[in-house]
Amino acid sequence: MDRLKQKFYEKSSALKAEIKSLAKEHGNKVVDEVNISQIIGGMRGIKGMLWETSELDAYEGIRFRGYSIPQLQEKLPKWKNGTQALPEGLFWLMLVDEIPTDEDVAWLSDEWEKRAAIPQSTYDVLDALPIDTHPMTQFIIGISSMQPDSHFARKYAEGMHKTDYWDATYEDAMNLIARLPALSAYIYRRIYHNGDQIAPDHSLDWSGNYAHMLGFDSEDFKSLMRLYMLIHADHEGGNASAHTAHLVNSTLADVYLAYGAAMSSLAGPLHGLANQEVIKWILEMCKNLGTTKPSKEDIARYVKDTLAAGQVIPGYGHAVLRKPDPRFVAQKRFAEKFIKDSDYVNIVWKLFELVPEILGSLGKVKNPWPNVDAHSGAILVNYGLKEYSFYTVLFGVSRALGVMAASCWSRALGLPLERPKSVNSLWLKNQIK
Ligand code: CMX
Repeated sequence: MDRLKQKFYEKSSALKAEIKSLAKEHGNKVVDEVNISQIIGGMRGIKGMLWETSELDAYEGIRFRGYSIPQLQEKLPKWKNGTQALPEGLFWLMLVDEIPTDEDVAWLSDEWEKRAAIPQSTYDVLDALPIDTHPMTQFIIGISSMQPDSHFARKYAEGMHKTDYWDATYEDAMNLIARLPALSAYIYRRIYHNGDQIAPDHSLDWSGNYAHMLGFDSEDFKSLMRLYMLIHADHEGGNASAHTAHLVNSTLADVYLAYGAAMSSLAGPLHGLANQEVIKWILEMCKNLGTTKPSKEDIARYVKDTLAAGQVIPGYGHAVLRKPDPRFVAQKRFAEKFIKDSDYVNIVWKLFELVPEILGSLGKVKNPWPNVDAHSGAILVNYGLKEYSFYTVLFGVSRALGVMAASCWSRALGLPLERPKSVNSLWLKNQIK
């Protein structure tokens, strides 16, 4: 058993026993109640899922096993003399609730490198797709096409004992994470660089090698990818993509099927696709105003016109957060440090000054502040990654870290098939009577 798997086995066995006795001794304790607005309004805030890897506070933002993003950046191992914490370390932390050593992280980088080979059949499936198929659709198909490799599906068919589900899930989760950078880079190079593929650089870490395979070899871009992969990794369990994976995986569909489904969810414009929508909207604004240096007055007018046309301001608002997203703030800090002058970054900053007040004045938007998607596009454009249809795929590579760690926990804890109760409007009316 490898060192991470061994540690996970020990930690998860202990918690499994605790949860079992918690359910037995306190199973009837009421911890939440539900009102009609929550039932009609997308189940906001209803507590109904166990998710160990991270927790989202409306005002503090995301905490991974209790650590905020600035704390992670301080405590997790970094790439050789670099400034950015490595996502490998975050996966380790989310999986076993311990800050790893430099040696642990180096081991994990190597382990993912060993597991990164993608089956030829996946390349064949991708090559058969029309080149203008959206990158997220290609990503989803690529992930699903690797499903025949699932340890879990094979062992289940052979009659695996349920106490071994966690082990097969761990193997699948590690393989899937290892393969996603190469899969995603293949799609990027296929669509935007005439299929001119770049071989991996085995001397690099998971994110650095991903940047390299995409075709971006500057140290700043590799740092950006380390940051990007870190901050998008998890946002507790209720967000649409994580929840989709959790639901699908609870049927004992393996993680390839579950993560393909999760990525379909991420591809919606109210969720992960918002990162492409933000920069698309900014580019349209510049075209419309005839300048890449619009005044605050021009930007404010454009924001109001967008709202008057019945559209949302992409990158603003959140179902849980009620403050500027710390993931937005982390990207702003990166841009302040590494990007000296960029028209698009300046527009993002002007929007940050203007949009909250405009959205607030509508009187209905619960969170007028920027979310994670408000900043990323302007930084990527600055480094030359301008093909914004690809941006949600970057998000999707990172999100696997949290969702895969959580899938390991779900199977280790023996969580059952998810099956909440739905009601009809007649039932609601009867409750009022
Ligand atoms: N622009 C305009 N209107 C907005 C808005 C925005 N950015 N954010 C919320 N609103 C509107 C809602 O559409 C809703 O209007 P109606 O009552 O007319 O339907 C009203 O304000 C209340 O919505 P809310 O309770 O504040 O927000 P929700 O929890 O329902 O939705 C979210 C959250 C993210 C879908 C919404 O803020 C939104 O559409 N934002 C723009 C898209 C976006 O950036 N998504 C990315 C989120 C992060 C991620 O998952 O990646």
